[in-house]
Amino acid sequence: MAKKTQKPVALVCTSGTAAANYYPAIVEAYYSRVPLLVLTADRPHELRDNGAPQAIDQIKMYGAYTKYFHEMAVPENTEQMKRYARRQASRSYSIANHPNKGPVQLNFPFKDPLVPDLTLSDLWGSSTQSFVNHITGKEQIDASAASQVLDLLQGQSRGVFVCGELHSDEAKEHLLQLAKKWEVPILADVLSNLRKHPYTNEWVISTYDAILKQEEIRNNLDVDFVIRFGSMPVSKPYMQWITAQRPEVHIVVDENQGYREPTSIETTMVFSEPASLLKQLNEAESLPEIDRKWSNFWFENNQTATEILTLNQDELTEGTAILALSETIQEESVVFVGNSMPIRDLDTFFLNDYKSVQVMSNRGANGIDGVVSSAMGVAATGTPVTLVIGDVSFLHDYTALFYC
Ligand SMILES: Cc1ncc(C[n+]2csc(CCOP(=O)(O)OP(=O)(O)O)c2C)c(N)n1
Repeated sequence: MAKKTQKPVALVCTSGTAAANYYPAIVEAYYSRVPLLVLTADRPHELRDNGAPQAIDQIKMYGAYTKYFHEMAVPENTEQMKRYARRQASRSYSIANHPNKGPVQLNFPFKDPLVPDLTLSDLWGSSTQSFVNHITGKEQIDASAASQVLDLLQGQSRGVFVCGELHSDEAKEHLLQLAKKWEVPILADVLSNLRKHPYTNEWVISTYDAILKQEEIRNNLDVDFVIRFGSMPVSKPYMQWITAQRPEVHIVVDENQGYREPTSIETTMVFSEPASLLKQLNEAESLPEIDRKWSNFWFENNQTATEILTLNQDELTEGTAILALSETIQEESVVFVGNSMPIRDLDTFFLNDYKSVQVMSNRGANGIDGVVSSAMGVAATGTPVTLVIGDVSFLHDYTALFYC
């Protein structure tokens, strides 16, 4: 639910291994920047570490995978403690929601009787207003930093944008506009959701994985600059290509000190909201000239690869199944896709059109666990979901279907 709405969702559990069962989901949420409020019930202090039932050490139990931890006080019906609880609630929500989004844990010791007294006056406070209001600015790039980026690109004529998973619609619209204006191709990972976008255009290269799979092309395709937005793409050939190429200028744009750069090639990290940098580039008086032969190469190969990938649809294969899904899927729906071959199949065969379909996956830690639950969570927000998943991953988590 949190992944779809990009707003914090609360998880509530009893003490003991119930809390430990959240661990893989919290790891995934941390790496894929999903905001979660993990509210773990605990035994009171006098019943810890002394053989009392259902008591484990829950203090900071998710280690480095939460952005914030707080051990709540034992509840008391006093004005001061109600204010304290509300302040902690507001603070935790804000931390989970602030970029980079992620999980926070609040641990709650409770004494017997465990049933709360819901008749207390003013128990919930104001349901429309946060107790502590947080106004948080965005990480904007200023004109001089944007011109440093442009300076790096001077004289470079063979370049690409690369787009992995990226949540900002504003950034996507600026990127599509800039690619068209500057005639720079966008190598669009399936999780970028640029392929099935109402404003998608011919500069979106959805078949780059298939193109770069050809070793001969990969070894002979010299690139001057790469500007990447969002997470690292799924495509292995892309990773091999830029690792071998070590482009003159390799720019990774990430907000708030994110550090998603696994290739270990010379890189310029730009810390800015992607939309902010893209807006500045779109407004720049002049942009370095692009080699027409270079952009035509991508443009033509994208067309050829699309024709080849869609050629033989008589036989049932993973590819033809994805092509059929792509054709029949309804607008405003989600495809939730599992690891590890399903996401690669989608990356190869889920091609461009003007539909509004969102592809989602657990690519923070690439687990095959909890994938049915994740798809169920998206469906719980009211969006139609198609789950594309392997049999092992399905068996791992099919009990999630009991909550249908
Ligand atoms: C929790 C977890 N355990 C193990 C793995 C290693 N792993 C990656 S893919 C995979 C097999 C998945 O099989 P299946 O669901 O049938 O999908 P496919 O074979 O089509 O990739 C395994 C065990 C993992 N990613 N996550």
